[in-house]
Amino acid sequence: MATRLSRRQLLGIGAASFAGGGAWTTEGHTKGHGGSASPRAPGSRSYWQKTYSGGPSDVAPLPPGLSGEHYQPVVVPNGGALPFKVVDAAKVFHVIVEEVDHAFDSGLRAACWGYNGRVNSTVIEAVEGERIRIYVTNRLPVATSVHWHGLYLPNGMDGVGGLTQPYIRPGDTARYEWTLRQYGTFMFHSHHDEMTQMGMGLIGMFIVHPRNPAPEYRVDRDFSLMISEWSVKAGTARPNPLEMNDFNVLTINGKVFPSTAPLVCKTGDKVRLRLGNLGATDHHPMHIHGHHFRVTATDGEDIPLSAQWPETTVLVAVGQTRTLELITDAPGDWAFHCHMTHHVMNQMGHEFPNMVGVKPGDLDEKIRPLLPAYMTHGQTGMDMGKMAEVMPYPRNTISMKGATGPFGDYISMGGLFTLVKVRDRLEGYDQDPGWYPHPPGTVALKATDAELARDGIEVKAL
Ligand SMILES: [Cu+2]
Repeated sequence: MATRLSRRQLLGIGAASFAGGGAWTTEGHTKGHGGSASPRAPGSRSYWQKTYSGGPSDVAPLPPGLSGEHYQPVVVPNGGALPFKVVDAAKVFHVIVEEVDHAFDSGLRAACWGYNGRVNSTVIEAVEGERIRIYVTNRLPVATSVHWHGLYLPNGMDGVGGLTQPYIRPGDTARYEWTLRQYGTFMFHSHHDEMTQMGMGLIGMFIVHPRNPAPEYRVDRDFSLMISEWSVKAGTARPNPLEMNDFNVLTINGKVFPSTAPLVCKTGDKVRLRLGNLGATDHHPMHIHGHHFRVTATDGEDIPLSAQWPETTVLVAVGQTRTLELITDAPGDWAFHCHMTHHVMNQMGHEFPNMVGVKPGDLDEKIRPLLPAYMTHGQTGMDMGKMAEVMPYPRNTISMKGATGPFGDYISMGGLFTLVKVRDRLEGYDQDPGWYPHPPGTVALKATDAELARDGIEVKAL
């Protein structure tokens, strides 16, 4: 069995140095990742825990971990991991902060700010114990800084502009460097004029794999999903970072449904979903259909197996990561989405009067001489995915929600919505397998007269 990196190894000091902290085990890294193989013996851990940030910062680094050899890379739908090179036993990354012409969907683009040409979907991936050196080049017209959210590091590497470092001024390149003393799901984001810069897109996930993973750490699919929210008013070309409440574009890795790439899995796969939320205001209860999951870790640490419980919805608050694990044991196209109903809409404005149930009569005819394109809407709700066909939208606008589904009807969801596509057989994980071919008799179709008669169901005509 793999031995885990001991804290003694990691910290380069004896356990006795933790006087007062006391009970760190010296026989191994006791953080089990969501499984049962690393149980903590009763009393093996003190009630008051130290963090690694309190340990020495001159830890002897371990060799850089390599993809395929030391870790299985995460899957970043609609995005990708930042490339690196190894120089003098350190892993070197180059983060470029720049304006990006970003497509939220085929119909909606905006001038956002991003890291290395991507918005919300550039992931830094590393391995516990290695030395990392991250150069950050600022190509924005304003100063910035980068905070490494949840990571244990020397205070001067923490990236709070003006507090722990001078600003990274336009055209300048800063060097961040430290040794990773933990593993888990973390994030990075601007920590200078956060409201503007994070609202413009300067956020990303930071994944650290364990050095000597327990067998149960291995999964078939390991997804990295960053949640955010934007205000892009219809017809405008820039996000409005001043918005505090009325967000109209809600994204996973910078995309709205139906542009969110599906999470493709095989039946029986072990699947990890790493969720982060660096939106401005909103917490998102993320809900899966047809399955349950366990929350196995936060950005603090792994949750011991004994403290995990099954869920179908997990709240991911602003500034949190939540790591979920499940077995995708049911074939189908399963929804995975935020359960706040306003968060599965696209470019919804909330300034409308409530029209539900209103009978407009000949209002349209009366108003059209004054406003030629006028059309009363909202009286039957907001099921208006196909509205673009009857009413022109302003330029650079997407429909409030929707994509045509397998039955020809609109899927009346947008925003924070994606699909977990589970199949018995796949050509490959990188291909969208299309719509799920339901076995005969397993779809909720219109009931036949014979079925209604058989079961004595009487239906009054509308
Ligand atoms: Cu939400």
